[in-house]
Amino acid sequence: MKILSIATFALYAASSVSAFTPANIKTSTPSTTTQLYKTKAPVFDEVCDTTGVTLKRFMSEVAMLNPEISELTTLFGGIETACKALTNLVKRSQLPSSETLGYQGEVNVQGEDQKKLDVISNDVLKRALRFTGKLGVLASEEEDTPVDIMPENAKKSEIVIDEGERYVAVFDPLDGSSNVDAGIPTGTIIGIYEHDENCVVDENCIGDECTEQEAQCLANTLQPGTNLVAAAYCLYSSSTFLVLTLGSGTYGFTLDENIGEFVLSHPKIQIPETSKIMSFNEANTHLWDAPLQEVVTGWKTGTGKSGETFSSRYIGSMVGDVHRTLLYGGVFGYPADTKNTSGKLRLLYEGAPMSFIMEQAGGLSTTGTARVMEIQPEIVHQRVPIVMGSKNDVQEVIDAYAAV
Ligand code: AHM
Ligand code: MG
Repeated sequence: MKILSIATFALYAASSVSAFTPANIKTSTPSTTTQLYKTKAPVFDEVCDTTGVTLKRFMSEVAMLNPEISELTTLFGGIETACKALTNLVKRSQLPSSETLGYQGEVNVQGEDQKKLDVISNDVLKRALRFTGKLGVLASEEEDTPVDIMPENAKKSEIVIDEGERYVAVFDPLDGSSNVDAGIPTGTIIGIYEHDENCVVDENCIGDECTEQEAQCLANTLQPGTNLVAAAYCLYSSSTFLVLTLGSGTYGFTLDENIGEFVLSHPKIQIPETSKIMSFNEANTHLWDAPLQEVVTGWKTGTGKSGETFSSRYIGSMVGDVHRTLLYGGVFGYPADTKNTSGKLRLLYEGAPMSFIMEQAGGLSTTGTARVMEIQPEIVHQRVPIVMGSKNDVQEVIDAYAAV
C-alpha cells in the first residue's frame, strides 16, 4: 500500500490545466460504431431480459455467467443502496422539518455554490461505495481532487491506492441540484473504471523522486470513456430509475417502493434512430458554433435532413433530459459557446458515463468534432461540449461540423 499526498495530484492537475484547451480535444473522425471499447462485453442470458427480475437477481446472473466481473456486481450493491437512500433524501427534502434544502455556504473547486443536498449526497455515495471493499480511488464533482475512500486517510487529505482494490469510481452525486428546491427531477451519475495495473509506485522512492510516478497513479481517474467498464445513473422523479450498462446494452430498472427493490422495467433500451425532439438551453443559441446553429434552425423549420419539424423539451437536469431522450428519441446537448468554450458539462463524471449509456442504447455522442468517449481527460473537472441522442440526428450535427 502506498500513500500519496493530495498536493502531488494538485501539482499534476495544475500543470495540466493550461495544457487543456478545446483545440487539443482530439479531432478524430467521430466513430459511428458502438463497439470500440477497451473491455470485453459480458454475456447475458434470458433472465437479464425478463422484466420484473430484481437488480439483485440480474446482477447475480451476470456474475454467474461472467465470473471475471463478479466483483463489479458487488459494487452495484453499493450503488443500489445509495440510490435508495438518495431517493428518500430528495423526497423528504421538501418537508420543512428536513432542513436539507438551500445552500451549504461552501463553494466547490469549480466556483459553484454547493447545496446542502450536494454535500449530503456526496457523503452517502462515498459511504455506500466504501463498504463494498472493491474500490481504491474515487473522483466526484463535489471533491476538489480524487479521494481515498477510507475515512482515516481522507481526513489526512491523502489518497491510498491498494493493490487489492480493483476499481476506480467517478460520480456526480446530485446532478441538476439547482432544481432540487423546486422539486424538479435530479439524478446521480456514476462511471466505473478498472484500476490501471501499470500503476506501481516504487516503495523506496521518497519526495520529489517519485512525484511523477505518484501523479501517474493518481491519474487513474483520468481515463477516456472507452475504458469504462460500467456506467449508471439514478433518476429521482415520479419514480426512481436506475439505468446501467456493463458494456452489453443499456438496462433500466424502476424502484418498487413497496418491496424496496429495483425491478427490470426497460430491458435492452434502444433509442429511436430519428427523432423530433431537441433539448438544449436555447437561451445560448446565438453563442453556439455556426454549424450547430444551422442544424437546429433546420430542425425548427422542418428543413433539416429528416424533414421533421422538431419540438423542444428541456428540464435543465441532464439525467432527466437524457432519460427522456433515450426513451422517446431526441437530441440532448450542452454545446460549446462563445462564453463557455468547452461547454458546461464535466467529461469525467457526466459526459463519458452518459455517453457510454447512450452508445449502448444505439445512440451517438459527440462534441461536434470528436466522439466524447474517446477524449482523454487531462484534469478531473474538465468540461466538454456534448450533443448526444438519436443516431441520424446526431450524425447530422457531425456532418455539419465536418463540412466546415
Ligand atoms: P450541475 O452538475 O452543477 O448540477 O450542472 C449540470 C446541469 C445539468 O444537469 C444540466 O444539463 C445543465 O447543468 C443545465 O445547465 P443550464 O442551467 O445552464 O441550462
Ligand atoms: Mg452535474
